[in-house]
Amino acid sequence: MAKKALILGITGQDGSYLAELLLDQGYEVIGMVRRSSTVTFERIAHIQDRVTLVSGDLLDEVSLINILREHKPSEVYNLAAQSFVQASWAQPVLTGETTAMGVTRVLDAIRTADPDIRFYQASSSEMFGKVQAVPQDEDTPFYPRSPYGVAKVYGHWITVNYRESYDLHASSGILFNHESPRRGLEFVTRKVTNGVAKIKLGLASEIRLGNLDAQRDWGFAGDYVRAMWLMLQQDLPDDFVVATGETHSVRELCEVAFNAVGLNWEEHVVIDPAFMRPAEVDLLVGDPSKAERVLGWHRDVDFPTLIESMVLADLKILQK
Ligand code: NAP
Ligand code: F7E
Repeated sequence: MAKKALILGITGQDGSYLAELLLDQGYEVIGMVRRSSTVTFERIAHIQDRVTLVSGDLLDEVSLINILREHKPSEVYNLAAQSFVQASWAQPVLTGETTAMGVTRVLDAIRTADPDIRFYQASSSEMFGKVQAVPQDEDTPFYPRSPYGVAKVYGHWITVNYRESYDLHASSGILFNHESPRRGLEFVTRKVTNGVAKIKLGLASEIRLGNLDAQRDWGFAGDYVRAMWLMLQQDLPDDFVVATGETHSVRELCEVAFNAVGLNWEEHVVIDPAFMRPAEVDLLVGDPSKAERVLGWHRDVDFPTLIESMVLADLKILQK
């Protein structure tokens, strides 16, 4: 019989790549979507007839319990969250309800409906925030710098706590930034690659950005969802850092993206204080050795290849 997995957040960047991976592995895939007045299934349109979509919300525990009881998945991936760091200052309570308390609701639903379900929690490098060590690994203490980061620390620890309290197979992936042509337009990589494509095609003349000095460990989302799946195939649950081990500044990102179409970034990037954050995470770089050693995970796509592929994808979309 095919294994059955439930993805919370299937309409997001990672949800769409994970759904593809699980379908390729022969899984039956259930995806939870929240009710909205318009359909927002753009990222999964190409696989929509191969997955079962069910209605529910991280803010509503009863909906989660009912989905688990009806569909009986053996694996649950919690990728749902208010995931945009900048928005978490404008909506700190909603971010807490979704990104923090939402995790407790899922864990509690699992405990109630079927404690044998294996659970993946999407933890984040934003938990390291003002970093206490370089590079960051599973033992680096957390120091979050945004309501989003604080909410993710809660989500992380409640996952550890349910694992230790109720013996759940609950694992956390501490994933560093991962991007793709499916990344939301508000995140800096996609904002830049989309802006570059518009400038190249004569549809815009500038990109307005905040802090160019921020450094991130950027990888490809398609590589990272493989690590999520591998975590739930282990005999024992655990926590893993997933990263490339390299860091690049937003300035370097601009250079690579503009170079890909033969333009000079300095002629088109404008600093706009509106995109500065009340508290910044200056430098993130992860040490993925544990994931490489225990899970056998490795990343295939490097930084320039990732950014160039995003620029090309944005050019294609705009030319259509
Ligand atoms: P994303 O594109 O923003 O997707 C978020 C998903 O969560 C969407 O499907 C969204 O549904 C859903 N969602 C939001 N609020 C919900 C609610 N109340 N109930 C049910 N679903 C809800 O995020 P992503 O980049 O794929 O990231 C996936 C997860 O990994 C998130 O938890 C994120 O915080 C975490 N993470 C991401 C990164 C990264 O670099 N991408 C790194 C570390 C951790 P709608 O489509 O309806 O909005
Ligand atoms: O910002 C700087 C900004 O919004 C990256 C989420 O997936 O990864 C993501 O969070 C950096 C920051 O991602 C602009 O100040 C400069 O230093 O692309 P971002 P993020 O905040 O790192 C983590 C791991 C997650 O878990 C999150 O869910 O770029 N930056 N100028 C800018 N950022 C944006 N968005 N827009 C700018 O104009």
